[in-house]
Amino acid sequence: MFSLNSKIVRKILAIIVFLVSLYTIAIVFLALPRIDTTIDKLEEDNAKEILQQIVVLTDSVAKNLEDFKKESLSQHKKELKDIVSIVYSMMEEAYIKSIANPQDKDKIKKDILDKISKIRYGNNNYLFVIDYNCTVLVHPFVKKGTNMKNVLDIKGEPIVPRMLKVAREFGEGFTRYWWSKNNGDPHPIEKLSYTKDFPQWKMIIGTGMYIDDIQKEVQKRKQKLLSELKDIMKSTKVGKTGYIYIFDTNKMLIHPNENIEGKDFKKFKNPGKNSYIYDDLIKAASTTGVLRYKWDKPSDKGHYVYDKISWIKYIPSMKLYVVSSAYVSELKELSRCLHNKILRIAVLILLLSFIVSAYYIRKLLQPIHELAKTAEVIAKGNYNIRAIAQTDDEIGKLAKNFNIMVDTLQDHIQNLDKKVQEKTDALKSLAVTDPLTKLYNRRYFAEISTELFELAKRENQPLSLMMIDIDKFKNINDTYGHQTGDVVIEKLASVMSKMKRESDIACRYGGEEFILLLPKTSKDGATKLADRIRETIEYTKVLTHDSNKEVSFTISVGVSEVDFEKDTNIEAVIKRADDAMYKAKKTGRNRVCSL
Ligand code: GH3
Ligand code: MG
Ligand code: MG
Repeated sequence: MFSLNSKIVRKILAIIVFLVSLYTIAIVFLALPRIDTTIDKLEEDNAKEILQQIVVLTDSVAKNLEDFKKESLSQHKKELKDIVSIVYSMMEEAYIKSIANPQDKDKIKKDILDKISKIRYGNNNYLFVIDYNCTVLVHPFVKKGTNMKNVLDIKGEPIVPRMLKVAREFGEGFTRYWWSKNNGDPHPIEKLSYTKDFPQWKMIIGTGMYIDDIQKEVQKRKQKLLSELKDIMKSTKVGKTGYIYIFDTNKMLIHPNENIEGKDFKKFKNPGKNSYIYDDLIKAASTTGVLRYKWDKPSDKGHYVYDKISWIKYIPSMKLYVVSSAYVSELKELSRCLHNKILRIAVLILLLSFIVSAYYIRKLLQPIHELAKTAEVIAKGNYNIRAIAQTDDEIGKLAKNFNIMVDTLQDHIQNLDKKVQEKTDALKSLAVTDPLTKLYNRRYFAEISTELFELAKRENQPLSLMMIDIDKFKNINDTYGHQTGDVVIEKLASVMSKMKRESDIACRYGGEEFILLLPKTSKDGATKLADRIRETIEYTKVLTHDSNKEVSFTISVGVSEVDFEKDTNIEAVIKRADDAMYKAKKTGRNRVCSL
């Protein structure tokens, strides 16, 4: 889809990846821990909330039981009262009867007491009658006539005197005492009696019941309620596998582990701490309400390595401890889940941003890429291609301006080429020719004359040379000025050029000294040409530079020819021509001499 060959694409991508990574890191290191703590707290709150609900539930169970107990007790009390009041009216009736028949008084009394002794109600409950001296008149288990004044209950309190006191002082009343239900029963139980005064015969009648009966009912009900609570608790999970349990000071009441349930777990060691877990829990209940410890898992029993946290509460109404315990790792599971999700999303965003930005950067930079390629071609010297400027953004502008720049460059280069050519040409001619006369200069002459010397030698052809010098040239300069001197020099050069053959080499050898090299020409031929030139010059007139006067001048010429047997180079030939020219000067000037 896109290539990463472009350096700029790679750089921009790197920046984007860096920024997105930075953003991701910020999320991971700043936001995630906050999310974690919030979620962990939520989970903790949830566990605590569950505990609270169980506490409320248990509390309501306790209240329910308490209500039941009260209700049940008052029900029983009412029953006791009702029975006694019925018997009481029976006794009143008997008493009235005895008043009316004083002769039968004892019999009537005996009859009614017999009757009373036979009354049974409820769970084999009975009535008793005791006179003001604490002597038993009616009692199913105590012999008639037994004095009960000194019979104490297991707490050392007198029983019958208390009943008498309540009945005589308030007319009627309840008394509680501890009694063995059956003789020799090692577990005495609390008993509740109701006694009513019957002053007419100086006696009290009463009945009683074992509070234990109510207790038993309460216990039954408690068990039922607890088992209901158990069902609720067992279907409640704290975290994934955390649970709730209830224990009292005797045993574990409700626990998902049936091996522990019903057991006295006071001696369960807290494996991590070398203390008793029961003690730790009780202590936590009265302080922070939280306990952290290592414990095993239902799925990994006996392996006490898992961090657990327990929230514990004491319910005074039930004398129960409720514990909500969870595995720390599970409480953190939700946050870990979210954590992973966020990380996955971050990685996805990173990847997506990489792909999308790579695609768009590439698209965006395509014109620049093209431009770079175009520039590369232009850099290699091809000024005829241009960038394609399609976009109307800065890159488009850049491309347009680039093209304008290349146009200008091409223009400049073409101009420069032309100028360089001109300059090169000029330099070239300057290198070989003399600017005033346009004849070859001395340096070039040395080159070409040597070559021609070698050529003539190879081909065994004659080669002649004439040295020309203007006579009394200083005078011309002194008389007409240097500029006129130049005109004279130019004139001689032009005459030489016109009169020489094409193959002859004319050279300005010095200030007003010239050489004409004549390939394939003997000394005679050269002397003849030299004389013709001399003659032509003699009759040539030049105008002074201000065109005021006509000037004529003469030349002296020395001619020499190569002698291949003697001359090893052209310099020797030049020297001879120079010598010949010197001779011409010496012998009167305006003449040709040869050597
Ligand atoms: P001779 O007959 O003995 O040659 O006498 P002459 O005066 O010509 O003596 P010579 O050849 O020694 O003098 C050359 C003079 O030419 C000296 C110099 O001032 C002059 N000269 C050399 N080059 C140029 C030039 O390019 N232009 C002008 N106007 N004068 C030049
Ligand atoms: Mg000279
Ligand atoms: Mg001269």
